[in-house]
Amino acid sequence: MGVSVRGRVHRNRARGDVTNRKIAQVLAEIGDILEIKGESAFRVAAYRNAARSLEVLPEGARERYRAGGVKALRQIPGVGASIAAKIEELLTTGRLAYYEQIKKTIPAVTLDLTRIPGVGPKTAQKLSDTLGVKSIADLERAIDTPLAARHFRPRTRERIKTGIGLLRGLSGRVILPVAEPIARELVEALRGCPGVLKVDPVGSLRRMRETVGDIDIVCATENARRAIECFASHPSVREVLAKGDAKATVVHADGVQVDLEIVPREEYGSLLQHFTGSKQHNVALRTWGVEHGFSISEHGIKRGGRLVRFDDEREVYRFLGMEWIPPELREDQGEIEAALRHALPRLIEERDIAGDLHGHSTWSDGREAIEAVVRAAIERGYAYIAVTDHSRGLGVAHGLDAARVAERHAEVEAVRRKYGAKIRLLEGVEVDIRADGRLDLPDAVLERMDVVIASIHSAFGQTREQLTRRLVGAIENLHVDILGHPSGRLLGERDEYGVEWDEVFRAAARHGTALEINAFPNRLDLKDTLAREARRRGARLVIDTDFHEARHLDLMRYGVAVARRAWLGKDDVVNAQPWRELAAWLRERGRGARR
Ligand code: DGT
Ligand code: CA
Ligand code: CA
Ligand code: ZN
Repeated sequence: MGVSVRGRVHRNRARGDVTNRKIAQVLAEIGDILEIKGESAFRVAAYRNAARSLEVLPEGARERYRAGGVKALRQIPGVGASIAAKIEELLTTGRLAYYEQIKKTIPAVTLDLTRIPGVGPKTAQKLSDTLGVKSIADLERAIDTPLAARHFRPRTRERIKTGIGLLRGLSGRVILPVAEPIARELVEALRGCPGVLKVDPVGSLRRMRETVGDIDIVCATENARRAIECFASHPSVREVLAKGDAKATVVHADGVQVDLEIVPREEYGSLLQHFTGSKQHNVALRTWGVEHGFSISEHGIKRGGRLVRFDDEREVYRFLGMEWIPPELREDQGEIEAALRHALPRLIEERDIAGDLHGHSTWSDGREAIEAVVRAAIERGYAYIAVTDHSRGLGVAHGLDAARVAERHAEVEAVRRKYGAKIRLLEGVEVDIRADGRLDLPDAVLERMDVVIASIHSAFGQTREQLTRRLVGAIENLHVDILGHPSGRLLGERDEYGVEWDEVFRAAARHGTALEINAFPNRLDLKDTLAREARRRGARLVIDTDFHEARHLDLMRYGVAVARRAWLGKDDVVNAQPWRELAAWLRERGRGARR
């Protein structure tokens, strides 16, 4: 097995402060450096794939390593022997010699500039050569100067400015798969702390917002001092910013700030409600209270001079004559009125999901074979699963043309023979909507598919009218069942493109085409507000993970969270329906859903 002597001594003893995110950052940066140095695209991609994989890994690499050593690391998708060894070095020593050495071979500023979305290694190099900038802040000042205008076209300068804005926009905020494990770890630690009675994550995390500024935790305990100590001395805490009798603020090793509030147990319900927010919801609730004779605070509710306290959150809303409001809806978007009328929707839940209709196998840019994905889907108890590899026009990773669709069919059939009794495997494609609005595969191919997703992957810079035309055109195509990631945004990387959503939603409703809520945590596209609007206009929605490996099926929960924040129920979502109904929908879409 080739365990080094040092490896044996340190066997599986991982340091507490090396998190998945940190490892992912190092690996991604190595990928960037290799690209700047002009190394093979294959090596660059290997590091980036591994980084992505770690970012969405549901459990800590550290725990994995402790339990199963370097062998367990190699089971992470996209992690081979060489990268596993590097992760081991990081986990055990907190450093990586290879990374430190390779970093010295390129100017630090070049690497820094490539962090700006839309700025690749070549542009970064040119920026530092021609403008002499030393940092992103430098660049922000330099980009509007005549010197910059001489060297860079207006479009490029615009792109760079947008990129800097995006970097700022997300900076400080993190996506849910980063925030959740941190919260879980600290909540667990507090649960195990002597005297602790109740602990809950609150704030934007409890509301399942797509990004989280800081993590908030509330705790009721018989021993506040002890709980504060358990929290502040946790091995994954990098820095303690504040520590009092009833609260503490720390910075986690991942750079995320975490607030802990110790609250009296007899007021736990009120405080849970208060700290869950949102601020807007709380303001609206209190304003309503004032108008109706209730004085609502984080300590309880006063009515006619008498303070009533609540140890249970449900009682707070009940006392006001309201239904309990799920945290995802607490954004002051009509939830208070609906709760008063007892007319809140029954929100969709993850267990309502019967299958996943968007994902990729090794036939395009996925990292696992169809069979591996099908087995994972069976394990999740799905009734159906689609494999929708990319069409060729995308330019990336050998997409499908008509001939390869036919080749793939043989494999689909073989997997069906093996697993057909347990799950329906749908044969599909994600066909590219080209810049001219035409689809990237001939109708003759599309009509043989069980399910077709159409998505835009290029020419984002077109006008509003052009982009709207492209989307509506795809929706109107008889062979298209689903419009994939309709708004095109990538959190922290690319804004959604400007589109006449009204027209898109109306067309989708008219043609029965489903609009996707893509569950990939840096997409979440459609976002909550747009998904809600789409449903209002009569469109149906589908929640897809867009998996590129079997493990990604677990990302469904983030899509479900968006759907809940969009007020959607089970009936609004096509893949929350049993097979018979899904098949009926596909048939109605003009295709013989044969299976
Ligand atoms: P974030 O952290 O930006 O993702 O969003 P939240 O909603 O977690 O906001 P945060 O951490 O500032 O506050 C947590 C909750 O505390 C918030 O949702 C509602 C409650 N809260 C109510 N009033 C106030 C206030 O005046 N200041 C703060 N910081 N929180 C308040
Ligand atoms: Ca917060
Ligand atoms: Ca906070
Ligand atoms: Zn896809």
